[in-house]
Amino acid sequence: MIKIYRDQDDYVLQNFNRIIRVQGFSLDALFKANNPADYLTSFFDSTDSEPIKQKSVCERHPWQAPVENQEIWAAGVTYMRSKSARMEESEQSGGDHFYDLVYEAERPELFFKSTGSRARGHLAPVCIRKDSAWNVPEPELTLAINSAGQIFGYTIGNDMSSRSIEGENPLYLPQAKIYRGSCAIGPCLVVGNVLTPDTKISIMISRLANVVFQGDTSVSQLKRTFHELADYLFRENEFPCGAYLMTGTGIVPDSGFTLQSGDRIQIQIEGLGVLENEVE
Ligand code: DO4
Ligand code: MG
Repeated sequence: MIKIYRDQDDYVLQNFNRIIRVQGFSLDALFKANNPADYLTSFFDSTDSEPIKQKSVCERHPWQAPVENQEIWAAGVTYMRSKSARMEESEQSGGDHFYDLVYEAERPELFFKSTGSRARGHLAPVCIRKDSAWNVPEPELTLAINSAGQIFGYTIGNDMSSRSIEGENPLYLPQAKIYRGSCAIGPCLVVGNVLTPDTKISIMISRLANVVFQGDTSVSQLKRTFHELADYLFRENEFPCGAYLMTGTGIVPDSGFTLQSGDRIQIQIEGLGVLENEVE
């Protein structure tokens, strides 16, 4: 299992206790490689890499999102909790039935979320829209898929969402989902098999010194398989530099909760670390 952290001008790779800063590494090359693990190993074999001694360096560093030219997509209504929360928020507008239908349908809901240059990394601010009164983070296990459509790694995603805009009309989804600071990815990309059905996904939101929301779920609650989601994404589409695919949220706070400026969002997925962002 190798973790890839993106810094301002270069990358840091971690293979358990071995941490190296490398030059000449590129995520585009990794996502295009036939064997991403071989591409990574070559950097550990190189004499040009600079060893880093303190392991803690990886935890509190403001890493960039581990994205170059990968598009970031997202799946929706893949957990029962997402379906029920969305049906509740769109009941008045009459849009609730569509969430019921898509949860059961063979074709999943997939939508474009962000380009790499817009995605925020670990410890960077995320945003809520000024024209939205009801806002939540969505903690999502995120797949790294190479240009051949193979899933080879995982990271943590935050699919920041406006519930008031989506609830008003499901056709407003792009405005509820795609805006400045609406997507965070990180802290690193993990290459290798680190997940099991029991893998826990959890979120904690703090306001000043208080925890104002906490929740968790597990990968086993995802209704669809990773391969099914990746297959649909690559159906009749091409991703020359690969793609990230957020797999949907299984945690939605109760309807009385909305994010505020200054809130600290920490999303943890076992084996992948903690992605932390403050609301601007
Ligand atoms: O249907 C709208 C979006 C759903 C979503 O983002 C999710 O379930 O995570
Ligand atoms: Mg989502």
